[in-house]
Amino acid sequence: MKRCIQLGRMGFPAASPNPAVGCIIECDGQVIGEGYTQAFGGPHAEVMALSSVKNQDVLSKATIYVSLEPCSHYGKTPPCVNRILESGIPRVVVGILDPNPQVAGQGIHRLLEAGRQVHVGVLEEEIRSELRFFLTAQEQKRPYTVLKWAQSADGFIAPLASTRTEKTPVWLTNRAARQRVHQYRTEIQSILIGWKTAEEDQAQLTARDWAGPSPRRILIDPQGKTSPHSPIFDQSAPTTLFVNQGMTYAALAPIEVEQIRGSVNELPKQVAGYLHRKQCNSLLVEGGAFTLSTYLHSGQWDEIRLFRSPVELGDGVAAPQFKADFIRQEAIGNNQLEFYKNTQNSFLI
Ligand code: AOF
Ligand code: ZN
Repeated sequence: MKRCIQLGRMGFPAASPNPAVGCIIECDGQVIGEGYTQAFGGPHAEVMALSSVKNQDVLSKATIYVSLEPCSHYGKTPPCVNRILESGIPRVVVGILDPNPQVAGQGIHRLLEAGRQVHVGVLEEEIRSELRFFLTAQEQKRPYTVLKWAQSADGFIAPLASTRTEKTPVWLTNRAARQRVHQYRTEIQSILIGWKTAEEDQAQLTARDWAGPSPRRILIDPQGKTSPHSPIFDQSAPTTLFVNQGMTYAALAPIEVEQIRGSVNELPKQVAGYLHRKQCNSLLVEGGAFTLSTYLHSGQWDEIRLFRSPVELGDGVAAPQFKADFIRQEAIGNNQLEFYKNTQNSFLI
């Protein structure tokens, strides 16, 4: 099952929003086949692993290990359970059940009904962590939400707007840490900032420094203050603008415009519902201070990735205050990256 987890990682993030599942086929103590979920809409891990086996005759005495329950429904691909049954493989070892209501135990049920030997529940905590974007979307009907910011040694996330002479980002983090953020942007399906950050940093929010797709950009701009010529409105990635009722943005035809309902405190919920409907199973909130605090207060978040820089700003916009469980830290040159999780959250990170 450890090998299944490793294989699953090879399918991430291309498989998103599908779970990046891994699978091996074992016979007489030898691994005779391997596979992982292909890019979204492509074949699942079990199908890849079964077709990778050279001598299909030995399948009748083999065991298949897979990190997620084999699917039993017709989605973009036919049910993996059918493929497993056709192969004649007698034993199936499953990491965790698939909470997708179209599967949800039916995969296991069909295997048992056909007389196959099934074992469920191996390395469950590890697999739940690996698949936490998919599981959060399925179980909570909202995207897994990561809050990210960088703060100076003296606790500021940006200089005061009034002291800024030009509108460009002020870099607290080193180049390797900035590249890490771009990697995160390729792994996550959407990214959100408030209008002040868009304006002050002239933010583009793309993954320019890492190979992979850029996420959908979400801009919160109740009063419609952002210039239509801002980099966030360029054509390099899909974009959604959240504005107050009555604001119109005819000049931004390819941009999706959503009307804000309710108060600011309710916005994280509205955004989550919108993204869930779009099958975005993960969201990276990149600031600034007001937006981050809104998310922290709403409780609608799962993980914090905090970059601590040795740079001192002397004065500025205070970093958000938060209460969370410290998980681990990592040095990236002279920057420290700290991971925290929401105390309510059951996933390992
Ligand atoms: C599996 N093996 O490797 C994965 C599974 O539209 P489809 O056909 O691609 O189905 C997507 C759903 O299948 C997804 O929501 C999840 O429930 C399951 N993913 N199942 O048997 C796999 N990735
Ligand atoms: Zn499947």
